[in-house]
Amino acid sequence: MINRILLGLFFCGCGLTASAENGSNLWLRQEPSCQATVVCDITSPVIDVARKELASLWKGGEVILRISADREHYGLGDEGYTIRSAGNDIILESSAEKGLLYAAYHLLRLQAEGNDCKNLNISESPLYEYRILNHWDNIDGTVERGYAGKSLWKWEELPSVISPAYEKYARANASIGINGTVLNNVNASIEILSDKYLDKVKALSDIFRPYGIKVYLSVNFASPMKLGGLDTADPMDEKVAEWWKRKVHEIYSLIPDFGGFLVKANSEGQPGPCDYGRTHAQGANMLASALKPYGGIVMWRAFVYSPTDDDRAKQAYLEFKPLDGKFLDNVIVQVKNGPIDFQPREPYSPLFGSMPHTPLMVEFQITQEYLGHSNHLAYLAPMWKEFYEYVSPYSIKAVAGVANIGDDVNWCGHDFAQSNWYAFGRLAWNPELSSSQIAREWLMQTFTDESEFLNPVEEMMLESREAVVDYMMPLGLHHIFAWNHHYGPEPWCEIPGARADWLPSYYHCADREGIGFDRTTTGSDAVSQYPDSLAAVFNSLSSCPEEFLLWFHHVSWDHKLKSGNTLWDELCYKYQTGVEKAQEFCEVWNQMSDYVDSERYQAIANRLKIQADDAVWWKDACLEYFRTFSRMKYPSGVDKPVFRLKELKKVKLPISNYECPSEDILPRK
Ligand code: GCW
Repeated sequence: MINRILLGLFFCGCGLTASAENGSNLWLRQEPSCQATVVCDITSPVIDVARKELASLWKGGEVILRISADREHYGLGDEGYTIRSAGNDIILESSAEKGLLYAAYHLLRLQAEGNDCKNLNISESPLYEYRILNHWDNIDGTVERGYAGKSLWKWEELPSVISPAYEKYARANASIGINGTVLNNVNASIEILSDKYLDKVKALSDIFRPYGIKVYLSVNFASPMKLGGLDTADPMDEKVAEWWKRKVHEIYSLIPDFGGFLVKANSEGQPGPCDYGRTHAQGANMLASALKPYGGIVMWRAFVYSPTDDDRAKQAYLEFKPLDGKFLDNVIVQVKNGPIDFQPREPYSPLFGSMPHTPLMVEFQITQEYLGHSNHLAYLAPMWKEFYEYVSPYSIKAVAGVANIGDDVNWCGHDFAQSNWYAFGRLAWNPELSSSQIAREWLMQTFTDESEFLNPVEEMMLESREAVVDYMMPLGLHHIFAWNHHYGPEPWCEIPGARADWLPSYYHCADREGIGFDRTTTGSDAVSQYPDSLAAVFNSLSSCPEEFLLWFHHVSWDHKLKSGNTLWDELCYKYQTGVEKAQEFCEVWNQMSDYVDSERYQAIANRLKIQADDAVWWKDACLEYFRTFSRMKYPSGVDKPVFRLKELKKVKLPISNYECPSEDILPRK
């Protein structure tokens, strides 16, 4: 007994002072109590983490960690577990160590939410084997589409200096079940595979391993040339395949549990197999063969489109569907949730369901490239759940999320953006969880469990993404963003010589008659990429869900919608609703100062104010511009414009695609 207590004290974090309320503790904010006795006869890096967490934070009686004798432990797999109460004690059981780690975090989450943990009888296992964050971090410290400071990875200091943030990052991920991380941008630098950088990658993977997290790398397909000095990167060339084999061997000799590669090939200027007349499958398979002996995988992205074809929304399908069944079994084709590019709302990508002989994984974007960066509150679980309404979670193999994490003190810029990191992990573990349950869990752990706070704030979260859709691009509008940075509106944008499919007019197609992209059978025919029954629904103006109306149809301004309003009036009302919602969020938050520490309260209030002002900018820019085509009046109940179109056309934000704009450069009255 004495030994056990000593063990508990030894691992406990008591004596550490809680840090300031600046958001740096994420949802992991329980104070150490150091009263638990943890019984486990195994010592290993993973078990030690579980033991340390429980010894420090668990406030109940004895916790027993047990590796089950039956290898599968009720068919729950290596990461699954059971949690059972036995009197005052709790027994955590799994067939493997990682399962015990997840069980420990589950138990602690129940405690943090104030549950009575007396009669627990829980069995859990993740739906997906691969639950992966994709960092778009560059080795120069910038983060593509990152709005929370610089990269967390301090490449210049690694491997000798190890920031304490790395372990905190691993812990946060493990607590929500994320088990893999791609460290670098899909627009991949060549150097990441150099000896120098692989030593740095090894240092990170050593820190992540005890938290059950594998490291993956994005690779540049031309690496054999630029790094290896070969004269080609043709996947059918033996020298090239040999070069990759050697490189992979080198990686595994440093990192024995390395996860594999993520590849963006022949997309937006990146090199790839098509440069040599080869297919995506040939390229992916060459890498997969090199990784296969070590158990590594290739995640090959299907985000491809060229400036030549008629409809960008069709292109990934046209290029990848014919390759169904041609990939080796350790390749997973990674497809963005929608056919274009992480817009506030898109229908699902028709590739899902169209490649029955190829494992597919969905790529969600956690970072808010198109949803107000880290200035706007947009809780994304409802958007991801919407995807699963069309695509069965059981039909796909894995999940990836483009991370919203940087070196900002609160990790994600906006305190509420932490909820998207959290929700991604929870849904990757169990896509059946509801948006509401996840929001509540997160709020209780991050702020307080008082219902006067929880009820209104949860509701605000649940409404937030729809509000963004309403004030940015309602009724199926998409990609009418400002050039390059994707923050504000620029539906009028014309850049001489620019690719047509990078310009808003390509997508909104506004003219005197109406607005919207005709993707029906008489238009670009993108509808026909969906299963027949759904294609018929999307194809008809009367049955197409109105949230996708202008995605699939070019609709006349005076067309009557279900509400009885004309399209023009409805568009006006949607923008108005978005503006009102954003204003309402400020009011809801203003009532919450008693429940939240002043630092986070104020930071959130400031950002909600920016959001509400931006919503007006969006409404005015879009409605004033589209009115030049519709030549119709604003219906009653819609606010008069605050800005004039002429003024808004002059707005140019001096920011790159690595930044979140500060208040002082945004258009304000
Ligand atoms: O969403 C777009 C972004 C690019 C990004 C690309 C991709 C990493 O605007 O910044 O590049 O998609 O997903 O590859």
